[in-house]
Amino acid sequence: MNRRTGLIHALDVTDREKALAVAEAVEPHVDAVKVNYPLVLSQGLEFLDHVPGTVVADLKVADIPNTNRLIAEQVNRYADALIAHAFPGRDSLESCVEHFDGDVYAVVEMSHPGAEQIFKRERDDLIQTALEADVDGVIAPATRPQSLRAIKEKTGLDLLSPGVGAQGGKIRETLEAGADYLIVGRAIYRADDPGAEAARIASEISNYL
Ligand code: BMP
Repeated sequence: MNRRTGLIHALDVTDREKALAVAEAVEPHVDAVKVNYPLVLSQGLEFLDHVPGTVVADLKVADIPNTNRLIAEQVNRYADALIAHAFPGRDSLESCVEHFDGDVYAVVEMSHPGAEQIFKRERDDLIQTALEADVDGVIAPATRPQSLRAIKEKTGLDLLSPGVGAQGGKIRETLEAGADYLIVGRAIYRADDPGAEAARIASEISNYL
């Protein structure tokens, strides 16, 4: 992905008109729009043809290699990047890398409190799996800057970091800990003026990149 603003909008909106309006409004201020199950399940994969700019399909692909291949082949036509889980193992993740035409990003630690239970403990193995599968970057938590720092050090890869805003992560702290892109959802699509809020966040990011 080409970094221009360092901001990725998580368009977790299920209403078609609202999703279209927000996607259009944020487009000048973001490097990509990340779509997840709420949007894809409510509007269908075909909807992604209406999202301007770079589209990251956050399907957190997490299956056996053959099923991962089938999923990657379906998404190829609609998205520029794909997010997969590292925990199913190297062969599963490699299948995404092999069969998806764009960038593949692996989740190595999640941002919510429950990630303390398993992700934090298993993080080093997940990082190793991501490196062996030769992914293009990793998903790491803005809610835990210390983890971010460790993940950046161990991978040297692009860090895409969710958790700023609604989950409590801070822009400056997250960037100083090593994030290359901030993934921001609710703070933007719930704002009165999503375009203006995306512009404001992008401008703040530009102070620290
Ligand atoms: P929000 O800024 O509204 O919290 O949205 C964050 C987005 O990033 C959501 O789409 C969520 O599914 C995703 N995400 C996350 O919050 N934490 C992770 O560890 C991985 C994610 O993909």
